[in-house]
Amino acid sequence: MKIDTVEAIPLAVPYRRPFAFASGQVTAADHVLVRITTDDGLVGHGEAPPRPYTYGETAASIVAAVRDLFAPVLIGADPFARERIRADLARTVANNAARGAIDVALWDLVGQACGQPVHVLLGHAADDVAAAHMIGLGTPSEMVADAVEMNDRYGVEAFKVKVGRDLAHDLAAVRELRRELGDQVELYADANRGWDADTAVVASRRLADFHVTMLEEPNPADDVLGRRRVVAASPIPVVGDESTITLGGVARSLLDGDAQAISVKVARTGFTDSAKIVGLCEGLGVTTVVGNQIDGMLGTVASTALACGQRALARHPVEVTNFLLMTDDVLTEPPTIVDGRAAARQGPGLGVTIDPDKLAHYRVDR
Ligand code: MUC
Ligand code: MG
Repeated sequence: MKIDTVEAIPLAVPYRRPFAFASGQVTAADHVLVRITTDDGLVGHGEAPPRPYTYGETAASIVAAVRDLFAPVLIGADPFARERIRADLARTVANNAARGAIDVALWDLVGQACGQPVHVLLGHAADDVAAAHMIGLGTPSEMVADAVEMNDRYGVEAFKVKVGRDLAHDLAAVRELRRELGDQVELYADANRGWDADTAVVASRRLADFHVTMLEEPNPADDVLGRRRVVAASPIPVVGDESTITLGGVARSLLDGDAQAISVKVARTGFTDSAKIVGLCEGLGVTTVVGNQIDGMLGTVASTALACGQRALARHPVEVTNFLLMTDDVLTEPPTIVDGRAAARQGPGLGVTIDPDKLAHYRVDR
């Protein structure tokens, strides 16, 4: 089996409402669909969400990187040779989301060729996982309304709360969430580097009072000594996300004492490097959680497959609900959240079908 064509198709799907966090906001799913076809007629897909505040990528840069840098390396390669392809693609630095989507599309092809779903190829740790919902910044009452709806309607019992603005406002939101949702739900927090080190130290202690279980990216990790001070003072584990975006970066961050747990995202490390990161962390006794890059429906299917494939990831609620912000997408069958759980697709590869009419409607390149 050899790769014949590699396409990067920019899409624009409206959101029901914007989603805000300390480092930016999204108002539409302006994702890039990566489509790889083989000489025997298989078609694999991956989704790249542009996140300039995290990786410096835009939809246009992802399209250009896939088309001009990565496609020439991929064409003619055997999708099963993922380690060789990984090494060849690594000659280009950065472009994390573009690279992640390519890796997802390759696993989709391999799964189809083997007649097996990706989560089975990855290790088949579970058939479904508990879902966690990421609550965007808003007024405390807006944040509570979002969480209560997810709890009532979808049975979700784990919430990542966006914080990192004004600490008084952040604590008011967390206090309200704890009061409305009760003690049985898990709350963890993500500041997206919004605080300075001193504020983050105070925040970690106050959040622990509300039984918040983890604190993601409290302050910039590049504030090297400041971050170490936060890690040393925080009563709850500090999670690396945008400061730990590569395998080597995760190792460095853990060894330097910048993070104590790691958010793993298919959108930036695909399946191949995500699994390597999980293995590294497992060996070190470091918790890994599947994060959400504000994924669309395809990215959500991929994140669920990763979590169901790896035992260390299937243990913690997985961030797979933010696709519900989208008004639509290009899949024939959207993901579902039932009784607070997300199930792996059972079809070969990612088990998804792209709706050609929706693709024609939402693509913005013609
Ligand atoms: C997260 O966990 O930080 C927000 C921005 C981004 O790049 O990812 C999201 C979620
Ligand atoms: Mg984060």
